[in-house]
Amino acid sequence: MPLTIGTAGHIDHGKTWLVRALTGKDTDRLPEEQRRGISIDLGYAPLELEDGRRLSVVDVPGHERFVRTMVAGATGIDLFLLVVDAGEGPRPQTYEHLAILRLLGIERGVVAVTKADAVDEETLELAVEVAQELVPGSEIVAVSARTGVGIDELRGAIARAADGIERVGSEGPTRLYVDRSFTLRGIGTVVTGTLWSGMIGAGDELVVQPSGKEVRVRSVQVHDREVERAEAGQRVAVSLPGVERSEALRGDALVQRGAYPVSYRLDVELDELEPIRDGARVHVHAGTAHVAARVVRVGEHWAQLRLAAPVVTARGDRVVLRASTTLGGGRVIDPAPPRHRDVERLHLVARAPVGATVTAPVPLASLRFVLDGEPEGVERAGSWVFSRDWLHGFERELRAAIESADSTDPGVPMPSVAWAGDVLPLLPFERRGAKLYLPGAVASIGARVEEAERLVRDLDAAGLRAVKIEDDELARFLEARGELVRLGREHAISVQSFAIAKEALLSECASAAEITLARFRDLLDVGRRDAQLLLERFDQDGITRRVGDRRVLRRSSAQRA
Ligand SMILES: Nc1nc2c(ncn2[C@@H]2O[C@H](COP(=O)(O)OP(=O)(O)OP(=O)(O)O)[C@@H](O)[C@H]2O)c(=O)[nH]1
Ligand SMILES: [Mg+2]
Repeated sequence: MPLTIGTAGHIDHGKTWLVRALTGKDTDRLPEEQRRGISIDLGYAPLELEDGRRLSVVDVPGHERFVRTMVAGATGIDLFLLVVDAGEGPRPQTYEHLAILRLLGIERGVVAVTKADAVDEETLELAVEVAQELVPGSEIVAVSARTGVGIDELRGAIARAADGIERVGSEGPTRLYVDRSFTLRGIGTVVTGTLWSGMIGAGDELVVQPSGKEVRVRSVQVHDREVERAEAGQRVAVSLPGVERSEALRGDALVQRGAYPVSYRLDVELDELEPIRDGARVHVHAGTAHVAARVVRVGEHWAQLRLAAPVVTARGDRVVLRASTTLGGGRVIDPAPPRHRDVERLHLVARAPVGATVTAPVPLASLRFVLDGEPEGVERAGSWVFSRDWLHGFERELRAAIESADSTDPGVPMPSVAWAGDVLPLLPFERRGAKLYLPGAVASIGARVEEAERLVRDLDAAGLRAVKIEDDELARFLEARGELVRLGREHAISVQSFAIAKEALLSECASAAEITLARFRDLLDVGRRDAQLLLERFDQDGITRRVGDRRVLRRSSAQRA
């Protein structure tokens, strides 16, 4: 697994010389770096270990004015190479860099006590002891870049520290923070960075965030050699045709479309080196970016960072908070939170598995930025997630509603919610049209047999006169069984009477070609309202069509007549 090791340590303590002794490469390339004898920008070199493994080295500047550059260099690394001058011992940026490494969660590494050739044995021994106290968990190696003493031993110590390091989250979608970009003649813009996760290869379509600029990768190099695909953990150089250098600078992220949020806010769990007050103005370092921000404290341990410019992060990322010095850091809990100051919300999102915050269906997409992977402890249907308890509760609720539905139509309307189509098939109900039933349920008249018989008797007795219906459910049920005909919402007539009325209508229309309400009323010898209800029903059934105050048969009915 490809790993990156990053230097750390106070100015002039010998980082760049040590990197040159280890790799053969002078990473102080800039004329100004050579003239002043200090590192200003990040330097990169490949490091071969005895066993053939190849690490990438990031050399950082030690000057206190360039700590932000150091943070940008340190964000992508897997282990550190802390450099302490044997004669000087730990100095301010030794401590500050070490603190930054801890805030970034980089726990493993090696300490090189440098310039061993320049001090006597006693001083060297003391320096090694001091270093051991400073970083108790790491191997300490005394070295000299000038004479080469200890360099092989240091390589061995680095190999041991690299053993068993796993990059967490590297299976995720493609994410690379640009640490350098430059223009090559005939090629265009090239960006370099450590591939945090995913893969990258020629032809990939990615997005530069936060601008949203779409790019297509032309080629990918790892340590100056073209590769088909680079994998997470590798330092890569990506050529991006059609992109201006100004469109992909240090701090920008090259990511898979839609896979990471771009946000002006981050909810973090704070890790304070010194108390950070509510409202404090800080610089937030995230990836290789740094952005001015205000700290809005939430509860005792959390904060919402409100940023002056958007950044790309993922849950679990570490960020560093600095003012003129390093104040602390944060672990991202929610990389795209709403504007809030809600302890309860943070408590849930931070402490509980995200699944525990889900009950009724929510779109899976709404959770992905606060999830570490697939949601656990939740049920899924289509693009929705919800809790098992909720599903059982919902099933019970529907069953109760169905059971208390009218027996003449023992179903309930489908809930009209976006997730219905995905979630309902999980439940043991039968869908007929827009309603849900128990499987195989048939309509029955239930306890209302007498009532039904009475209604049918009433209708028979009423002849051609419409009878007012008291029980709509029952009327629908009887109509479906062919035992009556409903007129409008509130009336009904017997089937026989309806046939007689229809016969009268058809024969009148056959001879007179049309019929009026008055004529129909006279023919049937009923009241105006009853005639009207019947004619409306004929209209509804598609038998007649209104033309002014008369009706004519529709063509299909006319032919049958
Ligand atoms: N005697 C001796 N001097 C050394 C050794 N390594 C570095 N130096 C001296 O220390 C100076 C600074 O070394 P660098 O490697 O540039 O220091 P650095 O830590 O990279 O400094 P910054 O990048 O500016 O933080 C060099 O110019 C050398 O004069 C060493 O092993 N022995
Ligand atoms: Mg240097």
